[in-house]
Amino acid sequence: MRGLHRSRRTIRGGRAGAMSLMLAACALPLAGCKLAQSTYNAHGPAAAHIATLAWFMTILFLVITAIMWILIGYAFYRRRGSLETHEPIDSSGGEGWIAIGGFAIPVVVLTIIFIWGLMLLGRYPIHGVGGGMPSAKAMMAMKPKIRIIGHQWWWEIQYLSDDPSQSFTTANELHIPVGQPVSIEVETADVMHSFWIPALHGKVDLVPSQPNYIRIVASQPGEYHGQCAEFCGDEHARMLLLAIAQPPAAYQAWKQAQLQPGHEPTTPEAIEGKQVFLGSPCAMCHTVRGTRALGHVAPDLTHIGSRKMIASDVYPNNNAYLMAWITHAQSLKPDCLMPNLTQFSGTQLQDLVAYLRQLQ
Ligand code: HEC
Ligand SMILES: [Cu+2]
Repeated sequence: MRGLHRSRRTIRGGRAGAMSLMLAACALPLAGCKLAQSTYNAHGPAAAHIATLAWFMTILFLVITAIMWILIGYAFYRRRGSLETHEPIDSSGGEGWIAIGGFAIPVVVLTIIFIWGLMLLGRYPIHGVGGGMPSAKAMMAMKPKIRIIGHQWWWEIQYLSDDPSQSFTTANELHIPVGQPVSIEVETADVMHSFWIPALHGKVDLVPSQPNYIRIVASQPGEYHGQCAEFCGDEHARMLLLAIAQPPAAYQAWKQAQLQPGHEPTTPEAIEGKQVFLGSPCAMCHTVRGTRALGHVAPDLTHIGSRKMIASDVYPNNNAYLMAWITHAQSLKPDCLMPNLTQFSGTQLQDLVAYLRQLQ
C-alpha cells in the first residue's frame, strides 16, 4: 500500500515538473525578444531568414512537445479495465505508432529543417571557399572592408583601405554604415573564437591560420551586441562586442575622427595623465597613435574615450570603471591578460583617467 502511495505521489510530482518545464519552454522565445542578443530579434536580411527558421523550429517543436504531453496524459488517465477484461499481452496493435511517431515524423521534420538550413547556408555564404560562393579574394574586394582579429578576450578591429592613410585600428566597438553590406575577414591571434552578432547574421569561426569571411548588413540604425560563440578560455563569457550601425554621414564622421592620432591633452590633469601613461607599463602593451605608446598585445587606446564600453563591451566607460579596471582588472575580468596596476597615487590615477577620457 505504502509503495503504491509513494508511486502516485511521484507521478503527480512528475506532472507538476512537466508543466513548469512546458511553461518555461514557452517563455523562452518570448523572453528572447527582450534580450539584446537574440536570434529572434533580427535587424538585417540574413538574420531575418535565420530568425524565420528559428521561429519555425521553435513553434514546430512546441507543437510536437504539446502533442507528446497530451498523448502521455492520455496514457496515464485512460481507463484500463480489469485483469479479466484485459487483452492478452501478445495481441498485436500499436506497432504502427512506433514506425510513424518514432521514425517517419522525425525523418520528415529533420529533413525539412536540414534542407532549409542548407539553402540558407548557400544563400548567405560566410566562408570564402566552396563551389558557387564568391572567392575569398572577391569577398575582400568588396568595400568597406574590415578585418577582425580575436584575442583572448577582446576583438581587434582593423578598417582597411587601399590607401594606407585611410586605414586604422580600433577595438571592441564595430561601427558600420546602415544599409550597406560590409565584408569582414575574421582571424585569430591565439585560439579559436567565433564572431556572432545574432541581430545581423549567423556565426563564423575564427580559426588559427584560416581566414574566414562574412558579409553583414544592418537594415536599421542601432546598437547590436555580439558574443564570442566558441569557448576560448576563462573569460570567454566576457568576450562581448558592441556593433553600432549608423546612418552613412554619422559613420563617415566617426571614421574621420578615428583616423586622427590620439587627442593632445589640454587640461593640466590630462597633460599630467599622459606623462603617467607614457612612463608606466601601459605603453608597452597598448598603442595610442601619435605617441611613444606602440604596444600591440592589447586594445588600441587611441580613441578609447569615444567608446561606450570597456573590456570588450563588459563595463561602462566612465571614470569609476576605468579606475577600477586599471587597478583591479584581475577582479573585473579574472585571468585576463592585463595585470592589476596598483603603483599609482590617487592623483596619478585620476590624471591617467582624465587623459584616457579625453582620447575621443
Ligand atoms: C601586460 C599588458 C598590459 C598592460 C601593462 C596594460 N594593459 Fe590595459 N589591457 C591589456 C589587455 C590584454 C586588455 C584587454 C583585456 C580584455 O578585455 O580581455 C587591456 C584592456 C585595457 C582597457 C580596455 C580597452 C577596451 O577597448 O575596452 C583599458 C582602458 C586599458 N587596458 C588601460 C590600460 C592602462 C591605462 C594601463 C596602464 C596603467 C594598461 N592598460 C596596462 C593589457 C595591458
Ligand atoms: Cu573568444
